[in-house]
Amino acid sequence: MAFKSGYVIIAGRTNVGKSTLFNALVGERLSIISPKPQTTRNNILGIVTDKQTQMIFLDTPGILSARYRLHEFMNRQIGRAYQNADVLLGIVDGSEFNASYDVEVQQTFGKWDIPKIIAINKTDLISRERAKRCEQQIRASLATQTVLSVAAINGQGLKALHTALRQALPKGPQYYPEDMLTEQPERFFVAELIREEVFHHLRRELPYATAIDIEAFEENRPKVYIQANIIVERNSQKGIVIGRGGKTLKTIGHQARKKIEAFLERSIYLDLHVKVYKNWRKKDTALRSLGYGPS
Ligand SMILES: Nc1nc2c(ncn2[C@@H]2O[C@H](COP(=O)(O)OP(=O)(O)OP(=O)(O)O)[C@@H](O)[C@H]2O)c(=O)[nH]1
Ligand SMILES: [Mg+2]
Repeated sequence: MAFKSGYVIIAGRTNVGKSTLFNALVGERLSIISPKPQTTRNNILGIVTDKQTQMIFLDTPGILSARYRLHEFMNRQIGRAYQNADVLLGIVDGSEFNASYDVEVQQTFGKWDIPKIIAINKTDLISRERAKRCEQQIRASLATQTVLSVAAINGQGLKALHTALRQALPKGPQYYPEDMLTEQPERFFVAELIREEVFHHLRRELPYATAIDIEAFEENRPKVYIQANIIVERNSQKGIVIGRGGKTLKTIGHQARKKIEAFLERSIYLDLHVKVYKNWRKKDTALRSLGYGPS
């Protein structure tokens, strides 16, 4: 069998389960997940290599209309991923399926000029009939036959999806070493794991006003020493993140430490603070220093 390889871009509206599916396909928790929309901000690379195939998955931020400079960066990430993509893996949320769904799907994926596979996700929440109707409607509107039902949360349908992906990929070389999993450095994932806890413990708009800045990452100690700041936009937000008697910050730090230790497979010391960087979401210099372009 000829070796096949290429970039599979995972795209779709926000909160449809792109990152959950990406992690399931890659077999590692590389992307952070939350019930809130707009969780993912950067493209995340995940490489899966076997004897016959190398699939290079790219998880992307959800497609959204830009309100902040940060959103412009997120939308540019999708554009950049598209430039190298060999296959589009478009995700839709089956539990939100309704009569006008095909119009939305057409608008979201119709313009992509590469082989398309559409995965209807969250089908654990809907009936088989409803999933089938959704499949048919999308097949008709996109003129693509490869429409599958999956549930990223429990792995349902992933085998069939893997087969479809292999079929769609072009013949090609192994681009990355076979044991390589991703490209981003460890400190990027450490920051993301802290951000995931911020998304879980803070409510409403506050998570969106935060970013994580890793100030120190020292590995040559018995415990990896990590100094990190949760950046907020205003003084009033700082108090909320810290919480009464420091309780909220303590909980975020405690949970993040456990996740980082599991990820690094080492003990860590996490020194976590909150800092104000006024209106960072609107400032190019702030965005750049926090890892959000502009590129
Ligand atoms: N029931 C169910 N929930 C799912 C499934 N896949 C994802 N979810 C949930 O949907 C929510 C959003 O998941 P994410 O993977 O963060 O979605 P995303 O598309 O990456 O979202 P953004 O990065 O914010 O655009 C989370 O609460 C997930 O647990 C699924 O197959 N079934
Ligand atoms: Mg995501």
